[in-house]
Amino acid sequence: MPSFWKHVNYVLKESDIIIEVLDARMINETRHQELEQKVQQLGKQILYVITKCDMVPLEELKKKKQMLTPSVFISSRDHLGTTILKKKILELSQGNKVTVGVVGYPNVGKSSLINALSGRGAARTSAESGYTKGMQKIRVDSKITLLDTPGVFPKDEKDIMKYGKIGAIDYAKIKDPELIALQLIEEEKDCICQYYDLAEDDPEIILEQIALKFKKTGRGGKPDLEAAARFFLKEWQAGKIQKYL
Ligand SMILES: Nc1nc2c(ncn2[C@@H]2O[C@H](COP(=O)(O)OP(=O)(O)OP(=O)(O)O)[C@@H](O)[C@H]2O)c(=O)[nH]1
Ligand SMILES: [Mg+2]
Repeated sequence: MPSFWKHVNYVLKESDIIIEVLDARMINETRHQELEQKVQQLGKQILYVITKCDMVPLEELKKKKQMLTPSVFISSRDHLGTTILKKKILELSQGNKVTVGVVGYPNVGKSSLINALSGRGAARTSAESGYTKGMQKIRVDSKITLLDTPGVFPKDEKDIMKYGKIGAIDYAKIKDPELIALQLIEEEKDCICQYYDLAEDDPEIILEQIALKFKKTGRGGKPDLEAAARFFLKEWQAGKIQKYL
């Protein structure tokens, strides 16, 4: 991870504008304090790009519009908002040639954003976090050059619960999936129960029900809570369990 920060620090220095990529479903959780502080210290212009908007209803997005400035909403999956984003970048650069660094937590959608903007699969993407390992330069047009970076964790933060929730640590790599799953179930009970068609209140019982429903069982048909937790986290991180449906 330290070498990842080396790439990010280089990109922060070399860029004129820094795009901080945020997940529309979890805007607050994906705001990266350390990156934002560094951008401020360097006196660079920040641009918040809220991505994965295809997963959030329009009314929810409108409510958040005033929260961050300057900000642009996009969906890399559906190629929505990319023209507005290019316009915004050029507005900030006053029409000049500009280098734009793209930073954020692991797996927020940085490389996908770059591909959507450049209109080709120049930056490699994956559902697995920690996929981009180095810096990559991608020319969008004669004026805009983007720099992709690996996702980084703040040095003073170790919020494993949050990392599981936002997908910054892959479901397969989470050390204590049961604990994270139970906390997440407690926090997002309504949408989880709705998704799995359950009418329970206790997170442990909900996890047990998920285990039984999806045959995550051990000897004698007993629920295997660890297997159920990993299964649930996989679905959560894949964006199947949607908060706003
Ligand atoms: N639904 C939806 N999924 C998206 C969108 N953008 C990215 N994703 C998904 O989010 C996951 C991570 O995307 P990446 O672009 O690889 O994320 P990254 O920030 O570059 O990740 P690292 O390089 O690992 O830090 C992939 O499974 C993408 O398909 C989007 O606009 N909508
Ligand atoms: Mg990437």
